Amino acid sequence: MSPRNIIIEPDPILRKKSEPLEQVTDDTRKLLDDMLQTMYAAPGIGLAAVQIGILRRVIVVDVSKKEEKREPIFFINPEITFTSKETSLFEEGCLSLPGYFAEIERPSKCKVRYLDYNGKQTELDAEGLLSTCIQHEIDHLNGILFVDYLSKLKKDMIIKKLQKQKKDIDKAIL
Ligand code: GNR
Ligand code: NI
Repeated sequence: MSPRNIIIEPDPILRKKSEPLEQVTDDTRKLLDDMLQTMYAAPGIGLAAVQIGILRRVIVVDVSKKEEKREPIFFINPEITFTSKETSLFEEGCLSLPGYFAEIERPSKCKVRYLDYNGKQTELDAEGLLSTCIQHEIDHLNGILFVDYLSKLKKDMIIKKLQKQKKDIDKAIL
């Protein structure tokens, strides 16, 4: 297993739509293992393959608490089959937007259909942080970031600051 670099906004890759996998193979499981290791190292509670530059519909999530046993969930080709009318607010962050957080409103509950680590068709009912995180990750597969739900002013400000950070890093390396 090897941790990979996480792509930071602004980067056009993060705006592309990811493609479904045709089958779940050992290579898929290797990707899932690398993604999980990358997510834990970050640390984060979710990661989409596009965040490590792979445009495939693959996500990993683990919302277990620090003291509890790790509970990773692997989702291949996830599809939301139900969302509740009721919504909730969560303070969201994103490993591709380091240092920025905002309250985002999303459906409180969702149902998601996907292939698991072994390629088995599965359905999961999610609520609370798990539901929010799954929706955040599936957004990544469609090229959507949480800042897209903010006002244009707030979004542009965050992206501009991240762009400046990147330029400063490039300068320091040169
Ligand atoms: O680590 C993460 N925390 C988080 C908090 C609230 C809602 C969503 C998330 S996902 C984020 C990791 C990430 O960027 N996944 O794409
Ligand atoms: Ni994210």
